[in-house]
Amino acid sequence: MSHEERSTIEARLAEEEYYSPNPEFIGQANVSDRSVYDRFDEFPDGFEEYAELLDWDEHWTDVLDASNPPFYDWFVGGKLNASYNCIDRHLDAHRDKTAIIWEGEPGDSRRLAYQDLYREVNEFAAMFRDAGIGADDVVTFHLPVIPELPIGMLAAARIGAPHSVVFGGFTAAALANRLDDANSRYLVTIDGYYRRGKFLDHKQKADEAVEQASVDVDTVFVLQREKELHPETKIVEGRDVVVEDVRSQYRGAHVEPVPRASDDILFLMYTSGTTGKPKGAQHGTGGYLSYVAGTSKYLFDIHSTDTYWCLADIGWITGHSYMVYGPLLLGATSMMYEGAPDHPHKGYIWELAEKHAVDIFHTSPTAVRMFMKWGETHLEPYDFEFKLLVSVGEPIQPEVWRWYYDHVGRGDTVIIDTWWQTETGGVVMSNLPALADMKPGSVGHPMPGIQATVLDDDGNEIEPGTGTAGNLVLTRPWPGILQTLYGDDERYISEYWEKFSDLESRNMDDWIYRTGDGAVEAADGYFRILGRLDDVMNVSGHRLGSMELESTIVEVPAVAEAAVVARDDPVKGQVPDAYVVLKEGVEPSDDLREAVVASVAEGIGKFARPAHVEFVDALPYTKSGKIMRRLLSDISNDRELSDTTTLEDPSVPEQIRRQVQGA
Ligand code: 6R9
Repeated sequence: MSHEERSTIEARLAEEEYYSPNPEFIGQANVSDRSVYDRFDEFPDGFEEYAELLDWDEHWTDVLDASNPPFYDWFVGGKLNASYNCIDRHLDAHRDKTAIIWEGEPGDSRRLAYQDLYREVNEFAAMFRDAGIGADDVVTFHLPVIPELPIGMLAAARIGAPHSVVFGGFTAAALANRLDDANSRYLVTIDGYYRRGKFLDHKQKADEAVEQASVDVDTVFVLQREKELHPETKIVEGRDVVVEDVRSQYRGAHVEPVPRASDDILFLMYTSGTTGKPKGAQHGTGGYLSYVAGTSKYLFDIHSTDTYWCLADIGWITGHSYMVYGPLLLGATSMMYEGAPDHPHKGYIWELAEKHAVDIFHTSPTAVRMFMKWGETHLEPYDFEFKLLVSVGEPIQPEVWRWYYDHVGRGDTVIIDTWWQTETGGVVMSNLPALADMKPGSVGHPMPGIQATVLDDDGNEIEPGTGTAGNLVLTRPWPGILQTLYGDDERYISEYWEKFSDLESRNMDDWIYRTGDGAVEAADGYFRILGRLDDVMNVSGHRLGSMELESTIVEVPAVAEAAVVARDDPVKGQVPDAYVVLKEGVEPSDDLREAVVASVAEGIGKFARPAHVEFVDALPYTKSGKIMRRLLSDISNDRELSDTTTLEDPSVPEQIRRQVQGA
């Protein structure tokens, strides 16, 4: 961390301010009593309170088996089914209650009662079973936010098949990678969907992915966005199943939910790491569901009577934990939105919030900054009233927090800033909303049962209140923790544990989970998250690895090598900047620049496109042959160059800087 970064933190720490939760909120909150917090905080038995929110086919015998760290088993001996817990058990009490409100683009909408969800999930489960899908066969979903996505996930879970949802914005190449890594022989796709009024072909990506993948994909289930399959959609005989064509065979089907052991896999979620290869975070059934149910109830304060709206994509972890599993486990109403937030107009989100009387609204700082840019006049005409607001995915700057509070919260709504990761399964740092004051820009404290601290690079604890930033680490396991990286225990250890743990020890106290984020702990115990310390960036809340982008850029035949770094952006948080060295004799051109951008758009997805491409003569290499992205990041962010002494050729960054400034 440079001197400058440190002084910025100190400057920011000066503007400390607190906001108290309003009494009406406290009066209705699921936890408003400190002693309840203390009970949850007992480790590990406090987590039983979360597990008790679920229905178990077989009760667990032990809360935690930590005999083989860092592989932890929660609720050992327990058996349960996710789909049963999200649906069947609610039917007696509220069969007719809305489980999912879905708002589609262009303007269509659906409302599924718990009974409807039950019917559709059973039909899908029967269809999956007939296709030969059995327990532990990974089913991959590549879809936009449509009701069939949670339906399909729950159907897979019903028959014990882990789901692997790949964000719909990913391309064929990214999908192929994930199919291969998960050895997944079943894919669910759709003919296409709408964005800002335009129909986009989606099925083509599935076809290309299946072609590119090494794994043999047996069945591709094809959904359709409209009543008729899109006329241009190609169907491969013998492999593709058009779901609408076979649905009638399964009308009224009932598929018995398969009891899953606590540590059986519920799903895989691929996420970006520091190498080019995405990591398949593997989540188990009992621990994950308990943690998500507990945090949904006590942190998000979801009551079964609430309409809860998380404006995320189900293809990311937030969508899994807090659009699908959390709200449905609690029997609440989860609202989902397919379209762009400014289509058909910039007040549409607030129009929908009013229309459906949404109680809890959950979004990212990127979205708030966008709303802020559009201006509060777009909110004013609508009569919405939230009891709780949630922020997730990136640090929220105090001024953005205040705007959220003043305009979306209308000056008195509680906001929780929630820090977590794909790997943590659920939120691990935040404030239980009725129990602590809010502090703009801080995520708050570790959640009950969670232990977090900040370490310097040598593993020494940094004293809270000194304003010094360091590595955010978690020093105890929790039920939502990933089980491993799918098929790669070694990488699981090297990515998360190696740096600060005693790898020889069999005692969990010697195992420390490295989050990869930088943080500062204030004297009052509030944590402020500063962002990633590794080569991972956060573009509009999407996690992207530098290496992933670089490996797609070097696929352009004229490119010799590339380095990608994050540049701070007022709306998106960060955007990727690419520094590209061309092969001998190739001249830079606008066409090549476009080819670089297109290569990322095709290799990963449009959301990952570099904001800027700079052709340079050389990249800054250390003497040991590593690209020093830190220096490029200094240039992109217009900071003074940090230490260059370990460079092979210390003049390189200065040359690049002059070129960038001259441009
Ligand atoms: C849930 C999710 C994880 C990374 C994480 C951190 C950043 C998430 C944050 C936050 C500051 C918050 N992050 N929440 N940074 N404040 N409240 O986003 O998972 O996609 O795996 O990203 O996102 O850098 O390490 P994921």
